[in-house]
Amino acid sequence: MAAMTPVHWQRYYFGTNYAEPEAAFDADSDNDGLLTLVEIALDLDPTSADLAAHPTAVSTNFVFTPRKLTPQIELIVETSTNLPDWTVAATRVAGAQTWTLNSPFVALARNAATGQVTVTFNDGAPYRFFRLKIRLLIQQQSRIPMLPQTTTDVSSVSMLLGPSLASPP
Ligand SMILES: [Ca+2]
Repeated sequence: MAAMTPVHWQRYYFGTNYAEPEAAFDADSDNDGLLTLVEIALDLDPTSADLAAHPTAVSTNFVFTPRKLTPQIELIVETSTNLPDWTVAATRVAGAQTWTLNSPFVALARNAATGQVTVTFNDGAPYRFFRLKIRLLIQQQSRIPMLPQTTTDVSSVSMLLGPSLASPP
């Protein structure tokens, strides 16, 4: 399967309007509260509001469904017990389907059929908040002709998916 980049998805959804402001990665053309890049990362249509597919808290779990393969998009689940202070719970590097867990308290289950991810943090804290950070890594070609066409990842956009979600105590 061809791995479509965020720009490919942008053109797929917005067609000839892909370069218009409403198609920008940080725009919300369907006014559903999710930016275009977020919708691409979550396998949603950025031109059609779909509130039901937002990441959510289910019991003490954080549940969301990322697109199965997202070249150039890094996914980071962050967690907090007090909202001001956040730590990384799990990461999925760009183009990968597997997750790296950043704490022995983190459990992550992935539904192989649907791609749905369920994150749990089992440390007994009375309150637990989660958020999903979506990071776009754009590759830039070297401008020096003598150098090979290798590329360097440049973090260009970093956005948080809000609001923060609370687990019941
Ligand atoms: Ca949107």
